[in-house]
Amino acid sequence: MGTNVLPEIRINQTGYMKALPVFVGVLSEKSLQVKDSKGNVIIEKNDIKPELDASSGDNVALVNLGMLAEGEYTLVSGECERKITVSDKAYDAVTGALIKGLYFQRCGCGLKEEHAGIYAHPACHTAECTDWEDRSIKKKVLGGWHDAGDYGKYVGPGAVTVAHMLYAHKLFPAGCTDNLNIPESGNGVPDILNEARYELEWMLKMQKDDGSFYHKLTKDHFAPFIMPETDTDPEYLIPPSHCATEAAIACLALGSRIYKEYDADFSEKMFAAALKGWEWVEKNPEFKPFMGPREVRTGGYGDLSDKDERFWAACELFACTGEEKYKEAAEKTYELAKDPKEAEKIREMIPEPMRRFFDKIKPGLDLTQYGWMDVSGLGSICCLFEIGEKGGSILYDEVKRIFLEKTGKLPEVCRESGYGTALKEDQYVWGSILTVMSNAMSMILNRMLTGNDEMLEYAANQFNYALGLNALDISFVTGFGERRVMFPHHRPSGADNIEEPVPGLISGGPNKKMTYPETKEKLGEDTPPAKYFRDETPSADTNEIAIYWNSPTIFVGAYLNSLQ
Ligand code: 9MR
Ligand code: ZN
Repeated sequence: MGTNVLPEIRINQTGYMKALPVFVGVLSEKSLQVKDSKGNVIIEKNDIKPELDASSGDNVALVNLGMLAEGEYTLVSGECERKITVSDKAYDAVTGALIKGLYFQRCGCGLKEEHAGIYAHPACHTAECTDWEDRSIKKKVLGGWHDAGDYGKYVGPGAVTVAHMLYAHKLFPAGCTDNLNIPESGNGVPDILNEARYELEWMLKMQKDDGSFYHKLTKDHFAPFIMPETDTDPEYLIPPSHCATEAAIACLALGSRIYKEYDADFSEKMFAAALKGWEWVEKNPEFKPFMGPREVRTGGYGDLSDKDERFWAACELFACTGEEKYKEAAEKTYELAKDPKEAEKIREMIPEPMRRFFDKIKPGLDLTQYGWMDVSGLGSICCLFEIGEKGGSILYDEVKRIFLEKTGKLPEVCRESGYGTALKEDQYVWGSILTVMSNAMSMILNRMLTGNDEMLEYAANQFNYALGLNALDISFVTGFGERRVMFPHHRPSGADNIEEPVPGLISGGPNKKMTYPETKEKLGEDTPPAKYFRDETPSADTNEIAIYWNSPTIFVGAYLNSLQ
């Protein structure tokens, strides 16, 4: 790969929390000095032993500088000099910006200058949309967030995004920065809930009369790189799916509990929609994998199992009602997921070309996953932090035991990484940031259950990874860090003629698994996975943004913030 031109010290470029030890990456054996703002050397490390990091091919040492007082410091290693700051609110601004990043994704309304500044634009996607299957049905379904770099809106991914935010608010309210200057700011409701409600209102409109939820609302193709308000080709309501319906049920049930104290009517409306959704599930218990119409080329979000979505939905409904039937449904789904015959049934339903993905279904739910494809971990959060001991031997005892067992192994993954990243060499996939942040979530939740402080540092290093402590020396959050992502695959950022991309959006990050031919051509076979990344607009495979990558990062940031 030739010479390493990147600086030999890697840092969280936006600063460190006073309440946590400061970790930096050092790619040199030279001594490392830490100078305070007056130039006094306060720490000198002469024992730095970089070791080969398999994921990046770098020789790097993760150095713990311990707790530092609030202030600015200069780190010196040979020729390399880098400034870091330590403060009690270090993660506040970026966490707030990640929430506001979702405001910038709002669809169906104009972004006014007073909230959006130079990124203001007129309302987008305001025309009636058409039901794909029954073209006589035309509706106005305004609202929701654009999913990612594209302008599609998808129910399942929206539901997990909202859930990350609602649980962040529920579990550590002090860490969710308020006053984000969004249209609802100052209305007495925390801004994280104001923002999440924008998606929830849309989700309610995505429910059909029979109780099911449309899978998505998109055009039949991805728009070119134009502003959203000029993207006026027709949009379609794409047929419902089990996964979308069950994820929406879970999210709305959770929402009904969270918003109760702010708006009883809204809470009731969500609860009623969740119940109606569940009735549909009861009438249509047989899972059918979502295929989507052939002609529609937008995001698929196909899934080979709905056991995880159904489990999560049943858990949330049990948390709302305390009714035995939901507990039983959650337990039944949980047990059924362990049965290899169930997976075999699904295999039969999948058309041949998709069967190669089949090995993805492993028996049993993975209770530590919080992404759009596997939401089992959201069920875990519900069991462990909402239902509690009322869950009994399966939903509480067993879930807790397995959750702690699995999450307890994550520090070892971090220790094996030269940068302290919670990813194995083969986990640099499309949207690898999701796994990084999911693992941070797991470690945080583990610490909340066990009091194990070790988890804290490991979790914080995932946030540090996102902001520059990594093999690319890049901050993956737009608008943050001295060397930050500048060309995310994000239509408004590419089309607005403004140099800086829309702020507060996190890039999916390095991906060596399912890459575009152009990415392979540019990076070649020898580039290691942790460096398989192009900060270039066309690279959706490595540098797209997505709402459900922002949200787990918000969860992690909110937790760390709450420690101040
Ligand atoms: O997040 C999705 C990722 O897990 C998949 O590997 C990838 C390719 O199918 O698609 C990602 O989702 C994209 C979606 O299909 C359309 N909107 C943009 C999403 C982020 O890249
Ligand atoms: Zn729009």
